[in-house]
Amino acid sequence: MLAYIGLGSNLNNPKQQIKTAVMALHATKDVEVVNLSSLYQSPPVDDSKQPDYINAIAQVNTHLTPLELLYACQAIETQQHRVREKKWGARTIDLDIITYGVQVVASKQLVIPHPEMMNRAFVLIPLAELEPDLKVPVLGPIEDIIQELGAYQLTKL
Ligand code: A4P
Ligand code: MG
Repeated sequence: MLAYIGLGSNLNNPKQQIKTAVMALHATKDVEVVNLSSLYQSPPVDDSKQPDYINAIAQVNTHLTPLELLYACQAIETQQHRVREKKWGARTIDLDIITYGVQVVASKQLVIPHPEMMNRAFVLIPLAELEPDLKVPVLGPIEDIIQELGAYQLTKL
């Protein structure tokens, strides 16, 4: 199954945090990172007084189920000493499953496609960089979703 993982960091050398997480993903059994977008920098979405974020999207080929993939992502977050403080607070690393093939998941633990993806340039732009013709389950063609985005601040590094 082809899945897309969103990576984000705004603490403790964010670029290195993303590289470390990508290597950890690739080292995970039954997960192969097949492509990685450029890195992008943007201010925090809620305008809080946090450092800017660095984000990227990894395309992975996986035999894990969506829930197994979530657990793998959470294990990597834990390895990189992420401390869950407040929702949307600053973090060393955040790994979110953006899409998982054409599958739709809506459970307490896991929602796919990621419920905020349509509002986030730092997810949509790197995703379109990797797969400009992507059709996102429920939401439609990625180019149409990007059309609907309001103004945004995002710098490709
Ligand atoms: N969960 C449900 N669906 C998913 C999914 N598709 N992928 C659940 C991953 N997790 C999913 O996440 C909380 C719970 O979401 C998990 O236990 C899982 O079961 P979390 O990572 O523990 O908590 P969080 O980070 O506070 O929430 P979340 O939703 O990951 O935060 P966001 O929405 O990613 O916001 N600004 C910029 N510019 N760039 C960023 O990357 N990130 C955030 C974090 C805020 N502002 C940002 C950025
Ligand atoms: Mg998360």
